[in-house]
Amino acid sequence: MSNVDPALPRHDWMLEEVEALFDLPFTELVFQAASIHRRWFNPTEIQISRLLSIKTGGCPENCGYCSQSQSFKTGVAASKLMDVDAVLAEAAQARAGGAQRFCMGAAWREVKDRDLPQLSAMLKGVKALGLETCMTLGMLEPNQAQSLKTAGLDYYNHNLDTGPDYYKTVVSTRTYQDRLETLTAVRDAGISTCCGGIVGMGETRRDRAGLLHALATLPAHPDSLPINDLVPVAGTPLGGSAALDPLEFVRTIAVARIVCPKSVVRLAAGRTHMSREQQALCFLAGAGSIFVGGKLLTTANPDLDDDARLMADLGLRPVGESNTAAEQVAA
Ligand code: SAM
Ligand code: DTB
Ligand code: SF4
Repeated sequence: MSNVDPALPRHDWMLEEVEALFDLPFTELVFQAASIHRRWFNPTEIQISRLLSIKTGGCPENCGYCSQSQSFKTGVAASKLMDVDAVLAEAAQARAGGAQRFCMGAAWREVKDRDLPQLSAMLKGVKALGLETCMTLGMLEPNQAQSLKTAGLDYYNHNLDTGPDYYKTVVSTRTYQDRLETLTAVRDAGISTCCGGIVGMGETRRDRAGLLHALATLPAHPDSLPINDLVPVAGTPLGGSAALDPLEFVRTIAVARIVCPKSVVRLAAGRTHMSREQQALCFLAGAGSIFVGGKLLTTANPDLDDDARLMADLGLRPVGESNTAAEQVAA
């Protein structure tokens, strides 16, 4: 039995250790995760992000889960990159709705240099509204990462999506290594990383452990770690996937919390098909962030009102807002 503090970040996780966490009795796993969570975070606080698709559809990649790939007939129409003013109007609305971070997504394989001035103007404007900025635009070269950083980019989202063995089953137009290289460019530019994946794509528990193992053995753990439950989209290869057992989803959150103890784990896509009780278990197991607003990129997300009620019923507050319960925990 090791006497190393289990709440300290490690980068030498073995896949078998991660699998062993998944195999723990549920109550023991959630207890361990919750214990680690409160060592680094106030368990009554939730970070709030809002998504906007700034360039929708027509993507040349073939990610089997995605509504926006031009390879599948999903009914999502392709559109051009949005005007800066239209993006800023959405950002202002997001802020009024309680968002702390504004995440702009584009259905691109990679960023083109010609779009950098427009992206930079969006970043400057969103920052001026007092929001944190996040973008997810596909692959990024080191010089492009630098210029987005200079324009005010706080976070870049680029997911590993699943375990390395299952990856080829889900997407064939790029490799795991491509994803890792963009993450290196992001880190080297001094941008915070947002990197996680999707479960419920027909993968095995070993694949889920493989994803979390890959994240936990990155040179730096992600600052933000989104766990998405597949939103099945008709017309995509994964549109008919069987739903993942809700308790297995909670286990995935708990293991993510344990192997990357200082990352902010986000309960990301899929909340519209989760019960309030499942979401509460996710918060107990260490999720400390959600997307709010009725829409993700192209699919539905719970309404602001429903989320406000859930947060109130659970006694959760946005990060940074004073809160008697939070002060008691911190004391
Ligand atoms: N094109 C960029 C890329 O792939 O990196 C950015 C946008 S992409 C939509 C961002 C992430 O959303 C994906 O990596 C995936 O993890 C998640 N995602 C996409 N479609 C999803 C779905 N139907 N259900 C759950 N998560 C999904
Ligand atoms: C992430 O991990 N999940 C978000 C964000 N990063 C970009 C995207 C979820 C997309 C869900 C499907 C859709 O709305 O198109
Ligand atoms: Fe394109 Fe991103 Fe969708 Fe893949 S997940 S098809 S890269 S928009």
